[in-house]
Amino acid sequence: MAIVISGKEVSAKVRADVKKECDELKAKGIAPGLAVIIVGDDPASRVYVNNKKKACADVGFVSEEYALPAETTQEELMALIDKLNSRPEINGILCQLPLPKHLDEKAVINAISPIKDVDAFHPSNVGRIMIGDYHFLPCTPAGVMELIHYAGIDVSGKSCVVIGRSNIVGKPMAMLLMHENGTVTVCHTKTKNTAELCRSADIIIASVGRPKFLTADMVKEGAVVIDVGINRDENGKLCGDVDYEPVAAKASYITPVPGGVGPMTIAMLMKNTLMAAKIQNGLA
Ligand code: BQF
Repeated sequence: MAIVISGKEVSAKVRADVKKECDELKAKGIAPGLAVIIVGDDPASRVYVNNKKKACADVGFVSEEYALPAETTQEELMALIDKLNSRPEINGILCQLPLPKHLDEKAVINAISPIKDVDAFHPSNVGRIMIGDYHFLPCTPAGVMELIHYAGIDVSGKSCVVIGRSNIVGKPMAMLLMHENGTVTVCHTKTKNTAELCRSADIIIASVGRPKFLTADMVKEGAVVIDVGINRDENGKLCGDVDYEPVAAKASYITPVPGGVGPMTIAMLMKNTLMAAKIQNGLA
């Protein structure tokens, strides 16, 4: 039976560390600030933005929300980002994705100053991650690594399978595992033998977006299973990509949904915002 790695618990520790450092910055007259932009009224995005604002208040950051109507034009959005880029008291800027279809996500990501890009989506930060010379890590993969470290799992020499190849999770996840000397395979929709590749893996990171995608027959006895999925099941209940009970019976470690990777994503955003404030004030 697997040991459950609690993201709730680990994220609370990360946030407590951030809060302590934030208090130290405040004593120096520096109040870290995060601007959060949300366009339109996607209910999931609204929940995520609220989680981020709550976390800011919790660690002592100033947060500003910019809730723009769905009809916002590209020019209006770019003008807001320009203004936030130029304000020294704003250390981090994030634009909640996905954006309404008429808006150009790539242009928005490119417009955010790399030094304020606390999601680490800007090409300059992506490039830095690739060569291992970075200030910010993308929040979800960084949160996964934090859970792995907390559980005392050594990635070096392990065979790792990442399911999913998004720019936000799968690709950077593979990179971080490689930085720690994992042997990494990335599976995606065109992969012919995902089940077989998973069965030989010591560590599986599921970021598929499909409930119960990873079933027990795909998991080796004693494997580490990290569930990045945030889905709703047929009853509208939050669930991950892993068929939890049967997989937990075989795995050595597993992360739950909710309360696994999700809260870590938020905690790592706080960590990045703190780092941004330190860099912009010449303290890192
Ligand atoms: C939990 C996200 C898909 C697409 C865009 C805690 C969050 C989720 C779950 C959360 C996510 C997912 C976020 C739990 C932020 C993670 O208790 O299990 C927190 O707020 N997340 C996002 O900002 O954009 C997404 C998933």
